[in-house]
Amino acid sequence: MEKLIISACISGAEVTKEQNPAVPYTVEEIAREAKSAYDAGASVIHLHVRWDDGTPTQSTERFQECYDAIRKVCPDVIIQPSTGGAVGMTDLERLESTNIVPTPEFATLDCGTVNFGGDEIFINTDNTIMNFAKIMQERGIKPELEVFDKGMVDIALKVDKKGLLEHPMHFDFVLGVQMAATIRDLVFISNSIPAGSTWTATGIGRNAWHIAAATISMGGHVRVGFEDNLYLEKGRLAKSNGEMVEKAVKIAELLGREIATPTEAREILGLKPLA
Ligand code: KMH
Ligand code: ZN
Repeated sequence: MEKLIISACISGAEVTKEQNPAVPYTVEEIAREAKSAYDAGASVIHLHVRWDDGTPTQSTERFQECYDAIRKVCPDVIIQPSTGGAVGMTDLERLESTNIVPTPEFATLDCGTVNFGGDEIFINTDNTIMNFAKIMQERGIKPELEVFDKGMVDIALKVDKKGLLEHPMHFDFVLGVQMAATIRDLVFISNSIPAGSTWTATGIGRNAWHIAAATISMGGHVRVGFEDNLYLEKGRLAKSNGEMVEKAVKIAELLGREIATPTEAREILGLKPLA
């Protein structure tokens, strides 16, 4: 089986220190959490940033500061800025994260509108998705296609039909927000993408670990971290993102799956070697 790429979603935009004191807000905390994940075996850092008080922002300057701080302590890790940002941000605001230097090699592209619970709606119209895809293509940024249910795979395929996506495409299945986080649904959605595509999966909250174990067994790649889940196990908050990456590594070891280095992850994902 292909080596396992572990992505660490270290901060997210919605989780808070009240829920888990290790959630990073400051530049130093973001770098600390990225390093803990990288040292444990993560090859991709999925990045959201905050102001010091925890407010989510897509500010280019703040992303740049965090990017530079992470690069210092994780010299070859793949840094993947979010273009999802936080619920309610404008498209222009969301794209600010991609204006850092060097231009990101990888960034998220959310492929549909999502019910985030209560009255929260994360809006991605067809025009938004096509426009983000076009901008990323023009700038040589590989999109990670964020998919929260099967309809979003179909939207990604529409974007592909317009010639706006390079191959192989890479999908990230986020289960447990809109689509149920069952193994049945994971099998279904991972069989719904074009042959030759690569995929990562993550289960939100209490769904994290059974989805990770199933994904590792099935040959997919995994995402773990505070953005998606704050607990190492029931009733036990994770002390760091690194602890969660360590757990994913342990599951992979038990299942006989080797862990990809950042260089190997770039090869698997079709990214250029780091300059
Ligand atoms: N925070 C969510 C509204 C992404 O990073 O692209 C969007 C999100 C997806 O987390
Ligand atoms: Zn995100």
